[in-house]
Amino acid sequence: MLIPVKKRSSVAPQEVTLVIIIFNICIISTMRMLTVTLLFCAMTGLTITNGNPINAPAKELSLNTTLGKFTVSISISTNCPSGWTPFNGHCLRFVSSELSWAKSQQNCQSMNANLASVHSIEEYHTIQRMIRQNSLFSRDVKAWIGGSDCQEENTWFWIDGTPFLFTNWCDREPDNRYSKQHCIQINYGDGKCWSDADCSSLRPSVCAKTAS
Ligand SMILES: [Ca+2]
Repeated sequence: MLIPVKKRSSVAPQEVTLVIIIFNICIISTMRMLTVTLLFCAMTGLTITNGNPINAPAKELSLNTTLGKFTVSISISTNCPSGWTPFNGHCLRFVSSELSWAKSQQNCQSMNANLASVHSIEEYHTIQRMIRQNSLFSRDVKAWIGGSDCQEENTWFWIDGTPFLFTNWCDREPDNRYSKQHCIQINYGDGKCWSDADCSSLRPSVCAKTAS
């Protein structure tokens, strides 16, 4: 009598389970890599836009993506007119004409802007790069920005009304030398930092306005 031999399954249930788990991990990893890649590409695109400010095309970046349990939302307007440098929702412009602080502000207002307020070292470095790119011989020329303490000595305000929190004063500045320095110039001294200066001095300037 022939006793039928029980055919052994070629794949044990544990092995099937293991294969399914590995397959799922691969799919999840691939999706996350794709998401990370998309996010990286979008951020790279934003950086390139910011790094090529002159004649920058009008752009608005809006991105929603999911990384694991985190949802990342980015929406930054970089819609600046030709000749303006986008930075963090603002448009910056170097004006090479040498004017007093008040006349510089008046000139900015004629372009629906104000003398620039500066709120971070990244913004200051962006302004310095913009000046180098647009000044004669690519120099770090001194220029007016929108800070002054004209109303009360050593009480500083930005002309655009934003809070005066970040500063980049040089050593021993502001010193109100000869008791007549009430306006902020940048790229001063070896440190290319800030000092207070006589508001009637003639300087190039930096204007800023909100991106549309
Ligand atoms: Ca000074």
